[in-house]
Amino acid sequence: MFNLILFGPPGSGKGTQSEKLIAKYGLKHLSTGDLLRSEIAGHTALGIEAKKMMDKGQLVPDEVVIGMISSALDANPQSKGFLFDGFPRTVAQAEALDELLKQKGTQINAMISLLVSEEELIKRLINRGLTSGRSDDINEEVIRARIAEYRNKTSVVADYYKQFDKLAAIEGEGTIDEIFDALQKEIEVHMEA
Ligand code: B4P
Repeated sequence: MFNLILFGPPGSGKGTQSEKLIAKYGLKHLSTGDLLRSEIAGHTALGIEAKKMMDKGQLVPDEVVIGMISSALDANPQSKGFLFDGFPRTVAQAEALDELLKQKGTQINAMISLLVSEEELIKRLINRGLTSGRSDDINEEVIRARIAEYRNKTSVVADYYKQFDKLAAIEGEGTIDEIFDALQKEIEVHMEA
């Protein structure tokens, strides 16, 4: 199996690049943002609670997202590997993911972090808010709160993988194809390792 984490702040291109990566490598895409939005669309109890946090730009509680990832891993026993997008976002989530994968006899092969300036993130998310209908993209204050959550709780997750020599970082500004090329080069290094 090949298991990859695509990492970066909100708006860094994780969702955008994930679509291209799953098409190329046949990995199963697990996006906690997408899973949460589908709970919201289904008006489930989990979705109603999650929406309150997401609309404020805050992270949803660890046990909620860990539970969703655990179910998704169980539901895809034949997968040749997973692409984790937007997960893990805290060290507790990273530790839980390691344990879940260990139980399945596998592990994370690499985390690739997309580097994008704060100014560019805000520009992209405001732009997406014009067409996406996503309530967390419309208000600049909420976007800034999401970036602050990333700085305070999520950026340390990169150090967690760095200690195991699994972290790589690439430039996340440029055209979508340029970034996709850089990602493929990095992935191929880790696939051969
Ligand atoms: P996510 O759905 O993960 O959303 P995101 O981080 O905002 O988006 P992403 O980074 O994938 O967007 P992309 O750059 O592709 O999270 C939403 C919320 O869910 C969180 O705030 C949190 O509340 C909750 N949540 C999710 N996972 C959680 C977890 N594990 N724990 C707790 N809470 C969790 O796209 C951005 C825009 O940039 C797009 O319009 C795109 O077209 C554009 N773009 C992309 N690449 C570009 C490029 N190279 N140049 C120009 N524009 C580009």
